[in-house]
Amino acid sequence: SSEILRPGMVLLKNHINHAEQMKIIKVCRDLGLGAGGFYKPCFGNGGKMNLQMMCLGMDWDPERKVYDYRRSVDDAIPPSVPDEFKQIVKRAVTESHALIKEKHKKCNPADVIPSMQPDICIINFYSKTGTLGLHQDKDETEESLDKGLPVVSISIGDSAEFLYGEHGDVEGANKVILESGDVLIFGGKSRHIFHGVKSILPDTAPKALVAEANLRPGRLNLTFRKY
Ligand code: MD3
Ligand code: FE
Repeated sequence: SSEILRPGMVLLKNHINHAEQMKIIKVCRDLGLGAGGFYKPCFGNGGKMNLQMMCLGMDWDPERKVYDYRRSVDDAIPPSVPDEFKQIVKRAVTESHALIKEKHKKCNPADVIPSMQPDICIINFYSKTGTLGLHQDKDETEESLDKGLPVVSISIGDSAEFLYGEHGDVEGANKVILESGDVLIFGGKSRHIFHGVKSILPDTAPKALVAEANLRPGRLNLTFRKY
């Protein structure tokens, strides 16, 4: 059951059906092996552990913490964000607006979560030991951040223990399980929130998905933003 977790933060459970998850996996696979595809970001000791990353639209450099049209690891130009991905994001935000409207009948849901035309998608593939330390996303433009334009996240494959909170301490953070097909939306008053991935839960991906997609253990996460 979908829910509003805090102002501006909505979890849509099982919003992406099996067929659409299959399609997303295929697109990520195709793009991931081409120029600008998956690579393992290396850190002295960073928050990103045991995951592979690739960006669409623009590159995000985890070492310099900046966006760029060309990626600094290998000079590749990131592939553009596919139209079918943009359609899914649009549908998810519309669905979140319906939930918000249901709960707060008099409000304008676009004031809680503004609409967003994504020009960037960051794709992370976590291995079964993958983690991501608590952090804020604040490398987008001042305009994007000031307007509280949402980040829309899609989870596919194994489930994750996802942490979020007002502060950067793990002890004070809230936890929610993100399962395959879930969409998480962070906008408005939640755009600045600390968040991270505590662990990947082994063997939790839908069996049919693993079999049909020949999926290896791990979790695929796509986050859509506007630069
Ligand atoms: C809340 N990814 O790519 S998705 C990231 O599961 C990132 O791969 C995580 O954090 C992952 O930056 C979490 C949920 C998410 C993404 C971006 C956010 C939550 C957010 C930006 C602002 C606030
Ligand atoms: Fe993030």
